Amino acid sequence: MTLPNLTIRDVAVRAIDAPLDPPLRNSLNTISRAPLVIAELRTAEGVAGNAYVFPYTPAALGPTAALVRNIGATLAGRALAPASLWPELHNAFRILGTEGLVQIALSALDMAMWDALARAAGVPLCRLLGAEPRPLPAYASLRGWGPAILAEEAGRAVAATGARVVKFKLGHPRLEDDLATVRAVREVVGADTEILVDYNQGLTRPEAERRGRALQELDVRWLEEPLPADDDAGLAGLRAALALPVQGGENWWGPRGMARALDAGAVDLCMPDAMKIGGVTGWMQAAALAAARRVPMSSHIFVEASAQLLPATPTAHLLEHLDIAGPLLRQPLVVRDGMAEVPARPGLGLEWDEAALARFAAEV
Ligand code: SMN
Ligand code: MG
Repeated sequence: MTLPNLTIRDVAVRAIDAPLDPPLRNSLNTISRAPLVIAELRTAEGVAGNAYVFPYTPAALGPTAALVRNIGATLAGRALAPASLWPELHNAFRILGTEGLVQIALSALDMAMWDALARAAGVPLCRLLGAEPRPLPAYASLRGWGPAILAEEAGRAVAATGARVVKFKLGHPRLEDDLATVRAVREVVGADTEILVDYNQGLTRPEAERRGRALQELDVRWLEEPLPADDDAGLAGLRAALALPVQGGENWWGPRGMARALDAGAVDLCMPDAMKIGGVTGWMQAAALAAARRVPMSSHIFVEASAQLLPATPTAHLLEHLDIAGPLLRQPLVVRDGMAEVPARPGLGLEWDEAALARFAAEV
């Protein structure tokens, strides 16, 4: 079997604005919409690939779609070779800068290219990356806020997916309310289920240390983004003060952003985001950084891409099970007995529910 040489013909873009039900709540805001940009890349030979990104706010939907479309147009006639195009495209945007929406657009295109390649090969992406599909330990990432809602949601998630690890958001004005939330969830999930917590960058340095000390007494297993994601010095200091592992990475822009944080000793554990780290190509570079330092690497949302990438990640840790696009897909990711299944479908395994996409199509 040979993988043919393929040439990019064009990139079409679809913008979707679907409800997130229930919404995602955290200490800073409520995310109630899933604005998605789907990049559809066609080759001259007929094989196509697609991928989506999630620019978080409907206000960014139009600009993200425009960037994917405009950058995609520059790829017409080029060989379908994402690992070769990745440095070229990043160099092309060096002066504008490759953080923010530019990186998100580049990641969408990179993932769509890899999807097309894997579809051309007729294999799930992880096989094209040289990895064997295997069930992946997943944690239930909860959407709610506060003790009552989270206890109920945790109970349902554990019953539905067999999750043995749950994560939820903290950052109430008073430490006591954070601790009450952990206790309420613990009451429902029991001592054998691990609890992870996420502050979404919301604390000050002294408060992060105070809360971290209290949370480690409750056997919390990771403290995610206690401080602004780029406060490397603050995070390194916090790590020195706590036994509780500090987790982060969902807001690192590209492998270089990750390298900077790792070199500063900002985290014990890492969880890059496929959309912000640079798609499949960026993820594989990130995986090498984590592997060289023996840092456990989890994923952030993007469950379909993450399920393909974690098998090829030497220090793979946990898949975050927070399914943003699932309601728009014919076959959402399956998690059973706490393990995510890598689908046998080719590529990223995204098969859109066209009726759902039509219902939530956005004008951009
Ligand atoms: C998160 C952030 C943004 C969207 C979804 C979820 C969160 C997480 O920080 O880690 O799940
Ligand atoms: Mg987080």
